[in-house]
Amino acid sequence: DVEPPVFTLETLTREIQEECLKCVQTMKTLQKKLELKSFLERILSPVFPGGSLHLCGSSSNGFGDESSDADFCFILTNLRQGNNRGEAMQVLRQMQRSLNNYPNNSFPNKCGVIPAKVPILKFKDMISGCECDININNTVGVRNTHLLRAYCGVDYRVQPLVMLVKRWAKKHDINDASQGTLSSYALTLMVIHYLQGVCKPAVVPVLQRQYPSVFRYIGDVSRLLSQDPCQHIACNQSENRQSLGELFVGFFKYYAVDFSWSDDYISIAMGAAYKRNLGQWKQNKKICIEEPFDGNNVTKAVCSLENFNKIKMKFRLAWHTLKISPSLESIKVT
Ligand code: 3AT
Ligand code: MG
Repeated sequence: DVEPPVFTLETLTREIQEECLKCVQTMKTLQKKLELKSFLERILSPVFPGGSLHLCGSSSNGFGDESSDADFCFILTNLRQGNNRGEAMQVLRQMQRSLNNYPNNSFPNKCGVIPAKVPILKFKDMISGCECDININNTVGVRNTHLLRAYCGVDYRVQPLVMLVKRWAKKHDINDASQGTLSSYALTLMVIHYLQGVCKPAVVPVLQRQYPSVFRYIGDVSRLLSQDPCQHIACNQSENRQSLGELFVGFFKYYAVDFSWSDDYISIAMGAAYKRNLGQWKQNKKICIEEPFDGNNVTKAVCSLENFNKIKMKFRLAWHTLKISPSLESIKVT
C-alpha cells in the first residue's frame, strides 16, 4: 500500500517556494517588455513630444508571473490634471491611430480603446506575446508600483505570499475586477496589510510612515521607476521568524475568521484596519481597501452581494482546507 502524503507547514513552505520560482516573471520576459516599451516610445515620441512611458503593475513591482500583462502609464504633462477622462480618451484614440498605422508593427490584432473609468488602450504585442494596457496620466499607478516594489524587496517572504495568493484567487475565479471580484492589486494590498502587523510580530514596516520623503513624495513621478526603492530602506528589522507556510495559513485564517468584511476598511498607508464610521466608507457594506495614495476604495468593483459572499466563502473554505491539509494541491493551486 502507498502511504498517503503527509502535509505539514514545512512541506507547504517548500511548495510555496518552488511554485513561486516556477511561475515568477523571468528576466527574459521583463527584457521583452522593456524592448516593447522602447519600441512604443519610438512610435509615440514624435506624436506626443515630452510624453514619457512607464512600465507599471506586476511587470515591475516584483509580483508578476510569466502570464502577467504589461501595464503602461503614459505621462503627458501638458494635459490638464484632475478629472480629464475626456482628454485621456482623445489622446488614446490618437495613440491608437499611430500604433495601427505604424509600418510592420507587431500588433496585427488592432488595438482598441476601452472607455473605463480610467480609460485604456488595449492590444496584444505579437513579439513579446504580451497583453498590453496603456493609460494616460494615471500617476497614482506609478506611485503605487514604486511602493509595492519596495514592499516586495523589504522581506523575502512578501513576494512568494503575494504570488501564491494571486494564483489561488485566479484558480477560484475571484481575481477579476471586470467580473466584479478582486483585482490583483486589491489582493496584493490584502497580503501587505496582513504582514504589516496582523501577524505578530510584523513582517514588514509601514513604509509610508517610516519613509515619508520616499513614499509620500508628491513631486514628479517620471524618475520613480528607474531606481530601486529599496536603496532608501534600512535592512529589515523584523523579529518575525514564521515560515512561509505558517504565514500563508495565517493569512487565510485572518480573512476567514477575524477580519470584519462589512465593518472595517484596510489601510496600508496607516498600517491597520479601521472601523468605517466616516465619509465614503460609511455607506459601503462590501469590502473596502484604501488606495495608499489617492484614498479611493480599490474594491469598488465588488458590488454584488453574490460576489461579496462568494469571495468570503472562498477564504473560509481555503482556511478550513489548509487547517486539515496544508498543501497547495488541496486548495487547487498547483
Ligand atoms: P497581474 O499580475 O497583472 O494580475 P497587477 O499587479 O498588474 O497584477 P492589476 O492588473 O490589478 O495588477 O493592476 C495593474 C496596476 O494598476 C497595479 C496598480 O499599479 C494599478 N492599479 C490597479 N487598480 C488600481 C486602483 N484601484 N487604484 C490605483 N491603482 C490601481
Ligand atoms: Mg497587470
